[in-house]
Amino acid sequence: MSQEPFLPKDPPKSTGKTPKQCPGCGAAFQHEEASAPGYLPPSVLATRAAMTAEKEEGGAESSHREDIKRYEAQVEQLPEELREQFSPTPSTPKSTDTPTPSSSPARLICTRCHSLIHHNSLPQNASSVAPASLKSLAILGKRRNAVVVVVADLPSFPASLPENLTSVLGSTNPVVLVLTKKDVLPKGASEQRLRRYIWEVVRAREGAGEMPPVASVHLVSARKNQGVRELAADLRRLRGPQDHVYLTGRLNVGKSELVNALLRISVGGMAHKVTASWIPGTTAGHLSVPIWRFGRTLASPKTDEPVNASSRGPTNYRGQPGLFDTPGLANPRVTDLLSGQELRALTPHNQLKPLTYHLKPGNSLLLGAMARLDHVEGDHTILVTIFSGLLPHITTQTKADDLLARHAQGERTILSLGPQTSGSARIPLPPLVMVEEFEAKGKIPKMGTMDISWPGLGWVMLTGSFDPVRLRAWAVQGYGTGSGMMRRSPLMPYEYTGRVERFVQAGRKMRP
Ligand SMILES: Nc1nc2c(ncn2[C@@H]2O[C@H](COP(=O)(O)OP(=O)(O)OP(=O)(O)O)[C@@H](O)[C@H]2O)c(=O)[nH]1
Ligand SMILES: [Mg+2]
Repeated sequence: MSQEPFLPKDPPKSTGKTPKQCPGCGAAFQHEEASAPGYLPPSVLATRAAMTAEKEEGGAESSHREDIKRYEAQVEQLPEELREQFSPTPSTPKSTDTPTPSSSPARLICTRCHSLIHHNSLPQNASSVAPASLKSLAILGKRRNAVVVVVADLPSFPASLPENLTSVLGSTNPVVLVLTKKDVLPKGASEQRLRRYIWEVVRAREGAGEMPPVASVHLVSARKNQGVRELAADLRRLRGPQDHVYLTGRLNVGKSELVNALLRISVGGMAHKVTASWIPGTTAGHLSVPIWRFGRTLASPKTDEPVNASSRGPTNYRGQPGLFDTPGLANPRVTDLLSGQELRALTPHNQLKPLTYHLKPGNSLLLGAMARLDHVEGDHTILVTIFSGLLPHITTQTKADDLLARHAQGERTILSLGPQTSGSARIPLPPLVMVEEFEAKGKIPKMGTMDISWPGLGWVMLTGSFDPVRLRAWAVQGYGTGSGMMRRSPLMPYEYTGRVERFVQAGRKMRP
């Protein structure tokens, strides 16, 4: 690595100013292991120290304009790959005597967060972050001053709900359940019906002692800011004096994006923005954003002290109530095998547009090379409504076997992970294996009977009325029943509009 002429060779021992923790992912800053979270190249720490020292020496006399010039000159001399770490240029402070985060040198984040934010991928050779265990929540069982927000994603519900929460959370603190990614559900999704569906599952789990009593359920889209204000109002209501708010949930369900959505609607702005990304395991440590940063958004009207950010200084958060973003709980999904770009390609960015096809006896429906449903036995063609970002392919079971075998050998086939990775060669995924054979019967015309869900990939709804048939569901080896594939009652039973698509060559022509 090139050495910057104006920087000391060795990193500073301790500046007292550089935060100990990456504010993006919560990992402790370190400069020993480049592949681990929290890594900062020594030169970045040194630059930061130099900038901080200069700032202190100059004190109030140096003008902000000069600060910016000096800042830009220093950043210019850094190697190209590090330069972005120092943007944006610090903005004008609101008042000269109150230091705010924005008047200090730009906020430092670790190289992993930087790469996730700017390149949508992990740095080369990055080690993956082990999911948190339930034990890491034990502190919440002992605390009496917290509101616990359990986050799960709506499309994969209920597989996205963590299990055995009662054992660690106890029943002391109020629990709020937040279902995220509402924006990807099709237009017709009725919130009322979804709520009923969710409450049924929650009540069943509460009854079985698997879930502590849930105070309220919220359906939100952090991306589109839907339902976030209502959630904030509920948290205000439930918070007692000096209470913390803890977000917990499985990997990649949208906890960090939710923190950012709450910040976005708050007056405090995005100075505490945390890192959210497609890659499971983005948040590496417990990260606290002080409650006062959210202003009146989270401050309980009767209990919290006045919202006055300037009286506190920018970094002294100890002992203050905070909103905690936490590392995700284990959530083994087949999508763990995909790269950030592949994940991005197959994750729906906009509302899912379900399409309904015929599935004849003896035929198979393939979703990429990652999910498969066979119509094994029964006289009737059935209707299948597909809710997935993966391209469907319908063919005979013999041809499906052949296609998958060729795909497994690395051959380019029509099976692709998503529109943007169409036909691209990649290291083959583990083969598909049969997970379950079951019987189904469609009871009501135009209505869904059952969802076969592959959490993370989407789901297929058996639609309309039909006599009993036997079906076989397949999933990628190692990702079987539960986390890899599950049957559930239909999440959106009325999404079939009566229109059946004619399947043409891998379905590509049929997708709007
Ligand atoms: N469409 C949509 N995507 C979302 C929403 N919330 C989160 N996401 C996406 O889901 C992915 C995971 O979000 P994160 O906030 O990083 O998830 P997390 O639960 O913090 O993940 P870990 O830190 O890995 O446990 C990111 O690509 C987000 O942009 C939402 O409301 N709508
Ligand atoms: Mg996170």
